[in-house]
Amino acid sequence: MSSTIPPGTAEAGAISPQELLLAARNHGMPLEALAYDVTPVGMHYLLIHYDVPRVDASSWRLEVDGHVAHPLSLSLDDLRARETVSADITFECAGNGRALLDPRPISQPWVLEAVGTGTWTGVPLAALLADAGIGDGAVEVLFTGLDRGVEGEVEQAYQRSLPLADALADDVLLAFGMNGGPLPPQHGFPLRLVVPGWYGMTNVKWLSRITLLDEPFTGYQNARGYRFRRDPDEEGTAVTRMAVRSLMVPPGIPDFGTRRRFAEATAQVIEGRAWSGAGAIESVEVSDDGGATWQAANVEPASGPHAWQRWTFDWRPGAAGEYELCCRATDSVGNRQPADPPWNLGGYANNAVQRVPVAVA
Ligand SMILES: Nc1nc2c(c(=O)[nH]1)N[C@H]1C(S)=C(S)[C@@H](COP(=O)(O)O)O[C@H]1N2
Ligand SMILES: [Mo]
Repeated sequence: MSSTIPPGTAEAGAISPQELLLAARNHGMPLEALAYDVTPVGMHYLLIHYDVPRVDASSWRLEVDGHVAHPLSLSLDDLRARETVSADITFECAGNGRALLDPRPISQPWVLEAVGTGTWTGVPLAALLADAGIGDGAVEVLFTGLDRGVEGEVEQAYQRSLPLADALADDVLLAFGMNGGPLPPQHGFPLRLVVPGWYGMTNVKWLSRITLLDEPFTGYQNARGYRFRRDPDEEGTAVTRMAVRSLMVPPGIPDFGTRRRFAEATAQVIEGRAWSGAGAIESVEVSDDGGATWQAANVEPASGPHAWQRWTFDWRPGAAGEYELCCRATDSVGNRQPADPPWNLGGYANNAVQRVPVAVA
């Protein structure tokens, strides 16, 4: 191994047995499920840092405390009795695309599948915090899950904070329902945070406590994890909203062992989805020559302001041979997916264009 490889990274390719343990627990969404507006529950990706806690709903409480006028202690029935809302919201793990980087940050080795869209049902966070009475001088809201583990040699509960203004956005939910049913254990039963537009780590599962802070949180997941840095000694900047991205359902049929794709030399529709944490999708383009030339795809409206958008492209492969299909999206504020992956030590926010080699017969 080359001595220029930074700590915590490996050469591209070869996945270690430890990473295989992570990959077996934390599955992705098969890309053919991009065909659904709302991802069926069992096909939605999963990312669980530690273990799924077993929670007894009858004794579970949500505590709201810290810098508030009236601390609250709420049961699941108390939450269900409040005014509820439902919305289709696209999640993407910040580490999606990590295993495609070189050198490759050692962690959950996502390829492209760490994405999904759920119909999330719950109560608006802002109304609940208003009932608790936000104290003057509150600056952040800390969300604590029931799961515990060790990370960066620090024993911890999974905890993430949000700046107060972001926590008070009117689309932020405390969700107890997914796709019309209760939250499944692996997705955070009985209650999770859902912050539309932000990378997945924001959406704290198995929520037990919400604490108003009058100083910024300095815990692991905000101060060490989920920061863009190229050197371990850098403080880095926080990972926040999802970068613009598009993915396609790989055309044709796969070879079992290699996933290499075969398609016929007939006209066919390529479909996919595109999303951005910065706004709506302005355009999607498709290339079948590895990105040398691009053509516009047809982009459809989303099922809601925070859901991915479907796109389609009529592909007419000219002749038998090897093709490389690519897609790239541009969002409404002008961000476009790059040809080459952006690199950082955590392997976050790799939104480089997807490349799908296809053999046409
Ligand atoms: N309590 C807790 N919340 C968590 C996590 C976790 O490990 N523990 N993982 C986070 C990460 S990194 C992601 S990407 C999303 C994944 O949500 P999903 O598994 O429901 O798709 O949950 C987030 N919330
Ligand atoms: Mo994640």
